[in-house]
Amino acid sequence: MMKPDLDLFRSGTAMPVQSVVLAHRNPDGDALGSSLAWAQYLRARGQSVTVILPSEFPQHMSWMPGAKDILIFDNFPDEGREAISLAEQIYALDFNSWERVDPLQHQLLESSATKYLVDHHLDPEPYFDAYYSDSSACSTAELIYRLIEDMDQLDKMDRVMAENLYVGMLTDTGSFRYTISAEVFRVASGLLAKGVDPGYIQNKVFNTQSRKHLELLGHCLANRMRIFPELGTGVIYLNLDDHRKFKIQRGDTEGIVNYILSLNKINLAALITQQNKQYIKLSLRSKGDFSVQKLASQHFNGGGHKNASGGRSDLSLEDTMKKIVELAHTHKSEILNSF
Ligand SMILES: [Mn+2]
Repeated sequence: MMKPDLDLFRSGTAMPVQSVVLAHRNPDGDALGSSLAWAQYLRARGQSVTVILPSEFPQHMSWMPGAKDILIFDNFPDEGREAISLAEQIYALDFNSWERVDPLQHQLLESSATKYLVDHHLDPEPYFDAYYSDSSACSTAELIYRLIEDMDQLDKMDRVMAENLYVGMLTDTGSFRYTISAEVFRVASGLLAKGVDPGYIQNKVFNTQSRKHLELLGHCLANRMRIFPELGTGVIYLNLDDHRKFKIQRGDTEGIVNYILSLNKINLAALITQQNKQYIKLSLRSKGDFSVQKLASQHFNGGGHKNASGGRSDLSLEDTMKKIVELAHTHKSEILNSF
């Protein structure tokens, strides 16, 4: 863990100022859960807080406490700009580079507000005044809990905040399957002690999918999956027609890539989706030592974590597929021996 700027967080959060809490574009459960909980914490400390997300969150997350008050910048850019220009403090959560909050980055860089980062991605950008950053944490939600604990403020955490943080931990660990540690269970246990009902949250997050979602998953596994056993690699692709036919929206393909890794001896998985004519999005996953973070940052303008990263490709769907297979050839022995 980078040495945290605890004193700056301690003094900053004690000021009754206007602040903005901001998470990344295409927000997931962790982006939502950590920013909602942190905003609730700051309000409990007397701050006036606006939560801004650059783009819409998945519909099935709208039950989360506080979600309805989030300002979606894509839909309300003027209100978003206004909130940022009035903010004396800006808290950036669950992202490490201003690019992830496109198109707000210029205004953010120019803002004179004090900028705080709480995040668990590798290599945070040096544009923040205070850091609470640890890439060994399973989620930003875990870090928010630890930060509040480090400031001796856990008594300010109520059940609602704990529920939001639990969603972040649950989703970023794939239901406590990936990137878990003793620390993860210690923090989760602390959240349960605050009144979180894990069965209730599990049902709300995972058992509220639509029929379309299951049919899309079936289509991916039956018709769009290519497995290369000799490379320890599997790929699922979705083309423009698939996007049209299944009316795929943000969040609909979440989790699909992980099914590939459930195969024996497959250690590298990719989901390639063509949402529009401009470019192709990739989700990369790995088991064990092989780093998809390196693969994503070196070849697909992306990044993330060692075992879970994202990126994009300007090639065609077919050529992107070829590129992944070529890369798998290049790294064949690392992939096969990764786990
Ligand atoms: Mn996260």
